[in-house]
Amino acid sequence: MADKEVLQKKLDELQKEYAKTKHNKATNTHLGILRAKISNTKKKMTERKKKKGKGFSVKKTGDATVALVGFPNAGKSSLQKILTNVDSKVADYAFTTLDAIPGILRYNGATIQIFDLPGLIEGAHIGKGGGAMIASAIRVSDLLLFVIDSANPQNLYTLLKELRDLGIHAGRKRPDVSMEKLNSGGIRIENQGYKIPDKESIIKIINEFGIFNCTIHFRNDSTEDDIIDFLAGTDLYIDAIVAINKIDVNENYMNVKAEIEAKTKLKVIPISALRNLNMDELRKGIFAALKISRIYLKPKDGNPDYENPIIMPNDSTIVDVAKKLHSDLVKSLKYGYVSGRSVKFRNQKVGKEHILADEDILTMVYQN
Ligand SMILES: Nc1nc2c(ncn2[C@@H]2O[C@H](COP(=O)(O)OP(=O)(O)O)[C@@H](O)[C@H]2O)c(=O)[nH]1
Ligand SMILES: [Mg+2]
Repeated sequence: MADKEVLQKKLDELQKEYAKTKHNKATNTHLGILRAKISNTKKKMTERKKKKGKGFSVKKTGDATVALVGFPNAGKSSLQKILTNVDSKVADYAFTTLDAIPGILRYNGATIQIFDLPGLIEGAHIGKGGGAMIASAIRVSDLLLFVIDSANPQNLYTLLKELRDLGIHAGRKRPDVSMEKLNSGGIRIENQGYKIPDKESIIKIINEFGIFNCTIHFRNDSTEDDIIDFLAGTDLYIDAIVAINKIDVNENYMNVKAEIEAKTKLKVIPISALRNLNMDELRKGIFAALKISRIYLKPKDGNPDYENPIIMPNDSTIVDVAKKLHSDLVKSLKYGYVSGRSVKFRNQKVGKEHILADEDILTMVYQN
């Protein structure tokens, strides 16, 4: 049998077993493991497709990249048009190759690339072929912006689940788990007071993956699903926020926002792309979710350049800024003067490992 058929057969069997297993407390772990195996098999199938060379390219440019994800008709193209310089209605016609055409949003001095995934995410069908393409598009993104019709919040849960089945965890942090395989000694668990499942469950899960001797380390609270994801190698974790659209025709949108936030812990911003409502709030939300900072450079005896901030990941040091400007600068960097939220005084002298905050003003001092 060809590789592909073997995988398909395995997938069918797993899905059949998943479908016939009753959902209750006793079967929870088993179902989780089945989910992981299904996702792993799907991943293998899409990887094969990718190797066969279906083209899909999104280049990373600018300071950050955001992908719009949503059902057809949710308002993605309308939103992209408002936020950026691109008219993707026009662009849509060019999507014969399924390449995503990015638009650029300039905000707070940052250049943020925003693209739509047209033709890729067709709601309930994303698993059916677009998997590799979605994964490669999401891989270059720093943030997913779910665009959801506020009248259909359940679409969000469908998307989250479908992405999860592809091994993509939107809005979740990578579980901090690591493992060393051993030749003997059984399963050893190292955990310093974090909330983790009971020992029997952990061992059962690890055994299911064919591992019988190892040390597993936990460095934060972890659920059974986290352990399964770690073992299955479903390795894409990405930040996400939600725009609930069409609030101009939905009086109930504040309840929808509250419901989604309670269920998913994702930040929800109500908007209307058609009526241009709450767009400032959305831009602000995107910027905050990207976790980037504006650093204004100031020559020793001059004024800060407020027009062209250096955009850095939050918690960057002065060395990081020097690296971004020019790697040659790093060697001669001595220290800095900083004004802003990361220091107590104006023009405070700080070491080059000082951690900067958004909107800090920085003067760098180099060795002559
Ligand atoms: N009432 C209302 N309609 C909207 C809004 N945003 C988009 N639409 C409409 O919804 C339809 C689908 O929009 P489009 O941007 O093409 O959605 P896409 O398929 O996700 O790209 C179009 O007819 C839009 O005019 C909104 O905020 N309110
Ligand atoms: Mg569209």
